[in-house]
Amino acid sequence: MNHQRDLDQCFQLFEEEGYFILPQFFEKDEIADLQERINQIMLGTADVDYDQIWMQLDTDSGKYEDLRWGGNGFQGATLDYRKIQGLEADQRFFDFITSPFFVRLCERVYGPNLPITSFRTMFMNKAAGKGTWLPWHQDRWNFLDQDPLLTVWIPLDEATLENGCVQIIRKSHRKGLINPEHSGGFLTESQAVEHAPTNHIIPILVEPQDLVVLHNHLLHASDKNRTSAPRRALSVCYMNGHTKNIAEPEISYPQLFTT
Ligand SMILES: O=C(O)CCC(=O)C(=O)O
Repeated sequence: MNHQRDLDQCFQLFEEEGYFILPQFFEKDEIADLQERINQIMLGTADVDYDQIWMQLDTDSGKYEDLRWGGNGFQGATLDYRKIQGLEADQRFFDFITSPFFVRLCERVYGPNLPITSFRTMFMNKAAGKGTWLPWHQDRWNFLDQDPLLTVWIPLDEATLENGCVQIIRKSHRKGLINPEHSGGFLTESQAVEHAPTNHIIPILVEPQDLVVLHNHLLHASDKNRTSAPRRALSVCYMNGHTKNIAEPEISYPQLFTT
């Protein structure tokens, strides 16, 4: 990846629009390595401590309410996992997400000399011909004492309308919290109609090697995959390391680096 890139214009977009995209930012090999590694993790052949990672299988129905949230770790060799969290526990993912460019991004957002943790280092998959509609939400969690502000979303496959790309509402990060009562920032159905009208939806159509940087309050959603190939992505939420979980104070978040 190009660590030296000038970030002024990018962060002007981040403030105004709530996101920016750096096309063809990563080297082919870097993304091939993540693609290979995540498939090894799903197939149970990776030398990683599976007790440290959380793996969720997809639904058969495609309905969000049918997802199962219990359990942990490996649940069988399949490429049909929907979500895998805790990927900092894997050295290859850890090395990738702690590279100098991400340190610079965090310094821009959170300031210098600050410890940075990961709220989540997450694989999001719309398995071939499967996937679950992910309703409109802002990436905030009401059990944290301050909101994280920076998420990077890295496509591991081309993302299209047909395979369930992320969709956003530009400038929506400026609205503040739309449903502060919801623990994970999800909108009610009527709020979604009001704040994410069809004619304002922008699909994030990207390719492997592109980088998408999102303000955590930007409204986003994603659809099912109607194609015969997977739509995989890595999503990392970088957080001010002083952030505390006020509901469960014993929980700590993995330290990544200091800006
Ligand atoms: O990858 C997706 O479909 C959505 C991911 C998402 O909501 C996130 O990264 O915050």
